[in-house]
Amino acid sequence: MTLPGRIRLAAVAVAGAIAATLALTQPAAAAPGGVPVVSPTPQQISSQPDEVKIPSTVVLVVDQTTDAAAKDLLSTLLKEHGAKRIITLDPDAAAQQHGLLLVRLGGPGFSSQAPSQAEGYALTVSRLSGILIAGRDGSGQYYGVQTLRQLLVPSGGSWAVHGVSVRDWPNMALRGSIEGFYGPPWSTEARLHQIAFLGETKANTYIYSPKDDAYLRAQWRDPYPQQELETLGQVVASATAHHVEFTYALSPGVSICFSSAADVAAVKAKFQSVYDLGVRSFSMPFDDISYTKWNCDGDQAAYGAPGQAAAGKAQVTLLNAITADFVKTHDGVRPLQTVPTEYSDLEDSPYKTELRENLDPSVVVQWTGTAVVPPSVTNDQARQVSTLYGRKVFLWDNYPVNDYGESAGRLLLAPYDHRDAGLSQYLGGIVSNPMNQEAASQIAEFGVADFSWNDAAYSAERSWPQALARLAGGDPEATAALTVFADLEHYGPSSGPGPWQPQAPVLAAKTADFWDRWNAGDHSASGELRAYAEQIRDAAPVIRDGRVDSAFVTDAGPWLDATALWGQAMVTRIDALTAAAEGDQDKARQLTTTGDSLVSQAQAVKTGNTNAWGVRQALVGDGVLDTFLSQARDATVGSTAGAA
Ligand code: LOG
Repeated sequence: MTLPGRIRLAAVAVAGAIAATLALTQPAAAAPGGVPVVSPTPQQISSQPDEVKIPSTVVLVVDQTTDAAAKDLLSTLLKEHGAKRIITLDPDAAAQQHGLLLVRLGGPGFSSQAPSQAEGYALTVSRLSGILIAGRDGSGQYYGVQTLRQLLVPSGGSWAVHGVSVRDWPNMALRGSIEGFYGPPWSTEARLHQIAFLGETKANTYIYSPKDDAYLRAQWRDPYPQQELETLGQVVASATAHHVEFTYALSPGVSICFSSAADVAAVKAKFQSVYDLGVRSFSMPFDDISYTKWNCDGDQAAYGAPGQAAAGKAQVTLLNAITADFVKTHDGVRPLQTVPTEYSDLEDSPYKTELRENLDPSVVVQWTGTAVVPPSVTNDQARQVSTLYGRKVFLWDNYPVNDYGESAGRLLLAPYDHRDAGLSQYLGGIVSNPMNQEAASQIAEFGVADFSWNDAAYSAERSWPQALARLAGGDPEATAALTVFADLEHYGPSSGPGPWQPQAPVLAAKTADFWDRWNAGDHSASGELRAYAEQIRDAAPVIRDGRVDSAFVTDAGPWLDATALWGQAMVTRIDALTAAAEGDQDKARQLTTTGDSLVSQAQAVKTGNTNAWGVRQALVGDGVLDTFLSQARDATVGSTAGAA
């Protein structure tokens, strides 16, 4: 997808007249003409009074510290927004230029304001000095340009950049997603779509770990065929171009013989084959394997009888060997990552003791929060787990993944929420484990990117509408339709007793209010609810009319089909109820029959075979919408029977 180079979110624009000196960590409510929304929420952003128009000729000032990907993105943005000619000069030559707009992009030497934090940047936009982006490193420069992209505003038939002064950096070092679910892996196209999204939201990590990719797990020893390597290479190159670290995760635990030199060599050979494609980050996950049995007799001899401590020893030995003999012997390779077999609890154990005491301190350990799909992640839990593993842990957040029983038939579109501000003290990062539907996952992932960049300023209420607006290219009507739709796909199952996100909270509040009023004799209540039912009915056609990201529309297809039918059923039920209340029993009966048929049609819409759990009913507002329809039917039939 190519989203517009900017997001103009009238509905969620942050406050206008912010004093030039004010550091803004909690942007206030909307004011048209204010600073456009920048997400993730910057650490410090202040508005300057003047905007800078993009003229037809721009001088781009760069030197040897300028990042290539940042420069490409900046040039593209300038061209898309009115610059016809870009003159690229070094700082000395640029000093001779007068009267042209200077856009400067480079390393920390470009501005004393560049923050000291990795991936940080300073951005200033003013008429007096033009546009200046100084990054602590290449990623910082790239993120400075991503912020600039969001500050482009239409101005008198052309484009301008809103005047700002920004100093910004991430609170967590690792941010992004892990393709780590069961069921059909994403297509290459979906992966490229995801990587562009990650770059755009200042997320720097994509972990390649689909459970059902045989080359990663079931047949981990097998080398890739040439064709597979080429496809992978395409994704790796795209990741590099978007400042995303492609992390290659090999899961040999299902069959590895830890004590076999040949198996250790097979791990290295597999890593080498993707290192040669440009991969510089590696993981060896040991989740979802049996660690109380060995795969070969040699392990019994090397590590003793199978058990937690022995499993810990064997895994630590392998991880340390790969760190010493691969990670540290290859240029530019990041610290090795792992997912321990005990990844979702807070109990100390012989296994964790082994990891805590003997695992090379550079190895990054993942943890899912408590109970695999946690209802929340608290500072206290994160502090405990970082003590247990002897290091900051890296959260593998099982949201919005939909590969487990309770998520069958669902899209998970609720906001990312219930993660404590302050987690950046204990977590080295967060990756979201997404749905089999890549584009639909971006609503939740947007929140993950926002939270992991700036957990202190995160607000689900503010971030979620921004995520929806982004998918709708900033269009208010399409955003409203997505908001209605996402409310009907709001249910968030957890491994605990109940859901961690309620189903259809907006609709539930409206129907509850409706019955209160209706039962008290206020029949005017039906008009309001009917209008909302029409919005449900019409959400799908609006979402499908070209304004919303087409990959999202494809992912959501069955659920959109069902939503249109449920919406029409709701309109029909309300009309039947009203007809009965007005004494038109024939009309009420006829509409009840029509409503029954629509409900049957809506229930018959299936998801398609895109998840680990196969074809299911595409659930829409279940427990709320269907309940209302039954109640409305009962009330209608009750009153027509009474009248007959
Ligand atoms: C798997 C993961 C799966 C998720 C949700 C981890 C570390 N591993 O229980 O691949 O997508 O649950 O079903 C998991 O979470 N294990």
